[in-house]
Amino acid sequence: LGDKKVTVVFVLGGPGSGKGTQCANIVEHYGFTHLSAGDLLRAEIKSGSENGTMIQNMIKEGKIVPSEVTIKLLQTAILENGNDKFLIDGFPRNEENRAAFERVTGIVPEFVLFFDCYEEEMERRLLERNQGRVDDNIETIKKRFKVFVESSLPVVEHYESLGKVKRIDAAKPIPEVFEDIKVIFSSLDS
Ligand code: UP5
Ligand code: MG
Repeated sequence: LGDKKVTVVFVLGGPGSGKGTQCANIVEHYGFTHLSAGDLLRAEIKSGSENGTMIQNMIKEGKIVPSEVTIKLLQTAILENGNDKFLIDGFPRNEENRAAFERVTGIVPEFVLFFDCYEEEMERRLLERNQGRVDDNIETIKKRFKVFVESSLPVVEHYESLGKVKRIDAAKPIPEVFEDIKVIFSSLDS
């Protein structure tokens, strides 16, 4: 990353827990730039990149794309942006992602914002979303939940052991979730 000094918050939580929705709110109020790893990967597919087919197949199966691909996209997005405060949404998704990102970029997160929500609610939200995502069907959703529990929760536990996790009850309505998030971000400025 060269000399660029950045503040990074990892925004983690299960599929449909509301990461993207609340990142948009945080951007509006606290001047962060939102980088969704999933959005960057979907843009990479659309751009017709040589990795596009591989990425598309992995997303359809709910699998985690190789770290080097995702890290490269995140690194480029950080460097191309004039801001120095970033919300990284939906990454790292496994311990290997986490270790590789720290090794390659030298960035350690300020904290981890963790969206806690039960599966039935997340499933309901994803099935209702209707934005044409190839992974919003019940078969893929079940796979995403399994990968989340087996591979992504250990990342949260790692940061928990470092005292870096701020947990949010994400099962509440959108405005109430944001009220809880405000408490966390407002105390950052002081
Ligand atoms: N909604 C939101 N909040 C609500 C609330 N409080 N009450 C009621 N409804 C609420 O929200 C989902 C839906 O719920 C929306 O319709 C919203 O209005 C409503 P959203 O904010 O989009 O939730 P989010 O947590 O962002 O859900 P998303 O589906 O994006 O989460 P995923 O983590 O599954 O998806 P992501 O895009 O991060 O990754 C997709 C795939 O890409 C992965 O499965 C993987 O294959 C791949 N990937 C990688 O391989 N590596 C990466 O690093 C990242 C992704
Ligand atoms: Mg999202």
